[in-house]
Amino acid sequence: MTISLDRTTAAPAQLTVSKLGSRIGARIDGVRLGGDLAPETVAGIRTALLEHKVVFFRGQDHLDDDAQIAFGELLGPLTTAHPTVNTGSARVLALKATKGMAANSWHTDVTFVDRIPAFSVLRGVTIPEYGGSTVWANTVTAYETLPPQLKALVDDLWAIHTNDYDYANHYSEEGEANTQFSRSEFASTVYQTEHPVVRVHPETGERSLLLGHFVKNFVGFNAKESAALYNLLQDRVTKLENTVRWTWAAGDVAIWDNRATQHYAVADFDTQLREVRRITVQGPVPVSVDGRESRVLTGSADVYNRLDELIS
Ligand SMILES: O=C(O)CCC(=O)C(=O)O
Ligand SMILES: [Fe+2]
Repeated sequence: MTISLDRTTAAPAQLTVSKLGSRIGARIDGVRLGGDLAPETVAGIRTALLEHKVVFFRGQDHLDDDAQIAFGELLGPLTTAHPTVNTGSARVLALKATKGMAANSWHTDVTFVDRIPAFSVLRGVTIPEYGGSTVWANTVTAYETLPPQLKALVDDLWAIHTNDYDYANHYSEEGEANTQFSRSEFASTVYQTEHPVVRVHPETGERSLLLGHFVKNFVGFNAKESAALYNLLQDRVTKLENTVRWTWAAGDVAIWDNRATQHYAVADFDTQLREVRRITVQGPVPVSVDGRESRVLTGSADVYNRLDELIS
């Protein structure tokens, strides 16, 4: 019997995984990313990603948007580019800095919807001569190292996440919003979702802190109390020992487990051009320690997750 394949599959790659810090981050060498990877190679990358939370690849200059998409789809079905922002592609979100702007605020991607992306795959396209690194933090170890009394508090705590968050908190000292997208576009549809502060990872079973800059308040706490509690927890997430920092070169690819990390793009490259391009892999609705699912309060993100395609 002859089996005809409509595309060729590369031979399994000999991956080398080098740890970058005790809590988070690894570099993977020995693979040319693309849509033709052998299942064993994809499995190896996924295992490293789940263990180290963010993995980095150098020298992937051959990738264009289509090849980045084809590779991303090996990790799972992709979301659309973004629930509200359109940068000219159905699947790819272009983050192009013109005036030194960057996502320089700690966040997990797109937590204002119910189905938070599982993975983000970011490709360095134009990288400044200095500055513009990105930092990731491990939200699993942040949870695991909490004192038991704080664990007891957060295990049963819920937070409301929204894309219509307080932009005033994200203004630079010069008074200019340090964001690449206008508020009118970013919050053109307002989403609000109630998520558990501690989610159980659907693949590893690990508990992680689900926070980041889309958090508006904790359920049952007023704004002042929420801010105090948020800072207490967030300081644990962003402790330097809990992070890894990557200095980009063009052709680098970073993949992070968006269910186990936060990240921060450092806006220290002045007015140099910086362009990175992101795709996101669909993820499930988070589940709390006691088995309850996140709840949508405002806005349907079915189109973002292409659930409409499944229904129709
Ligand atoms: O610009 C970066 O390095 C990261 C931007 C970001 O937050 C993202 O791609 O999700
Ligand atoms: Fe991000």
